[in-house]
Amino acid sequence: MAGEPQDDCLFCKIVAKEVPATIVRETETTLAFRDINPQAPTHVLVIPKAHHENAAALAAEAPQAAADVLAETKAVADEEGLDSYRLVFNTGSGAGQTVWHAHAHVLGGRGLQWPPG
Ligand code: IU
Repeated sequence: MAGEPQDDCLFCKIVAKEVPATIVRETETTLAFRDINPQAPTHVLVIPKAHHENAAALAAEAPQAAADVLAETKAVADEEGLDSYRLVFNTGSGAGQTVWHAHAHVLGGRGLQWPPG
């Protein structure tokens, strides 16, 4: 059911502190931790604690949690001292989504090209 922890979800396990992660921020509804395979000097993932498959599902099923995630991306950027940064929500396998728990990538600390690959 939407929002419920999933046994086979890595990010649900990180939320439950069953799998370690370098956590940079935590709120009642969100968690922010460093990506294990960083693509920029700052690469932090911001996730809702509740399980939603991706950004589209999060927006439809839990709009307040989606707003909380977005607010936390700014808090992360501020803490990391980023003036410019990129937010990425890979949504669907064709866009590169590999973990099926909604997450925002906060990328910064270097120049970023456009368009992305
Ligand atoms: P994607 O948008 O679903 O492709 O992003 C998943 C991210 O999760 C990706 O950048 C991975 O490096 C990251 N990640 C992680 O931080 N820790 C893990 O144990 C695993 C993936 I598996």
